[in-house]
Amino acid sequence: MKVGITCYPVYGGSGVVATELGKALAARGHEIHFIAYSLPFRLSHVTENIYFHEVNVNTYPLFEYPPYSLALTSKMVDVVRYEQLDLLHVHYAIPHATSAVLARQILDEQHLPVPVVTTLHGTDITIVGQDPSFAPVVNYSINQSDGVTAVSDYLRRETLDHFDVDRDIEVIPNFIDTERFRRLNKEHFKRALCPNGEKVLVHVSNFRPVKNAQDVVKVFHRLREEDLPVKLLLVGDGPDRMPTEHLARQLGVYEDVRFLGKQEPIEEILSIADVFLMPSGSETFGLAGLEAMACNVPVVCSDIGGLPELVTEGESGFLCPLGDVDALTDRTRRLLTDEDLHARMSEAARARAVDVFDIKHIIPHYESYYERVLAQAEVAEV
Ligand code: GMT
Repeated sequence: MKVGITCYPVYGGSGVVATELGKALAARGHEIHFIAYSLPFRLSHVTENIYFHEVNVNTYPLFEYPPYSLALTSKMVDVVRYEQLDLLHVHYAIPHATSAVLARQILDEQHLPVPVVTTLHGTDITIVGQDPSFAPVVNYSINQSDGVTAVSDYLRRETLDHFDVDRDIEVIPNFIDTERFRRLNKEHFKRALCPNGEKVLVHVSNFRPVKNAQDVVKVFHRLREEDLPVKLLLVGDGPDRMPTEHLARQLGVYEDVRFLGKQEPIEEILSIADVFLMPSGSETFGLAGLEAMACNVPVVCSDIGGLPELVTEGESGFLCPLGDVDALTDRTRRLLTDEDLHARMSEAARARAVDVFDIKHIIPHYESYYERVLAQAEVAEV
């Protein structure tokens, strides 16, 4: 199959999923064309059957807001026509689904039918997509897509509850390459960071307010007040990084907190982690948590959104009421102080990642979904 994939190429879960999907499909012999405004960050190099088409947005004196969505549509039309793509698969509805639907309409006029699959990821439905400035367009683009997938059952339900959707939504969960993401021997790194054998807490996010990164520092502060030997690694960058740094200074724990910024490869950092903290206020799936689980790190997170589909309470991690710093601290303390519990849960976390979310199980699901969408589109054409 020849598939065009569009995503946000910057740091973020939907871009990671789209890129890893494209790479895995290419490894299975499909021809993959990424169409985005820059090279997706997980696509370090293109291979024989992976192509990258950059969307250029020209400025013009009249354009206070250069119309990226239209430039993307034109690029999609161009790539489908000249590369003879079978299907367009877009990740994150705004504006990618809308651009793809418009591209398909233009191509239909030229007798070049190309079905559109839209994967809903998160705030495109739960937050920004519901804003009146976008909602009607998101609704239309979902209904006009030839196939729609959601990364969790929670997201599927949210979409049906908040939009007037007249079609099926296929749940295809996010996935992980458990051969790349596994616990590596990083003892030298651990010793350098924790010379006295301290335990390590890790949080990875894009530091948007929805991630509640400051709660991570609050949990850490409480554990340090109890004299637990522990260090905190904060990975990623974003608008809440500064306030989080301020809080760490204010609470007097800054010395034991390391802000590492955006990092790849993340599995090396996760390999020295004892607990992964994810106190998010909204999370449709929680890919960062899955990456931790694959590296044998139990996850302590909020009991919201799609997180209960990822983390099994008391087995691969703990689910805590939203914003309950006491509960987050308590569950983290239990994991740090009870070695048997920690060993059991870190094994269970890895097992869940391998058994349920391994890339090998999920890629065939996407392939068969593409085939179904293509078959339906052919029937509709006749
Ligand atoms: O929707 C977003 O806020 C952005 C998106 C992203 O690109 O990082 O995150 C969402 O998609 C990820 C990949 O499917 C999920 O793992 C995240 O849980 C989800 N984020 C939210 O729901 C806040």
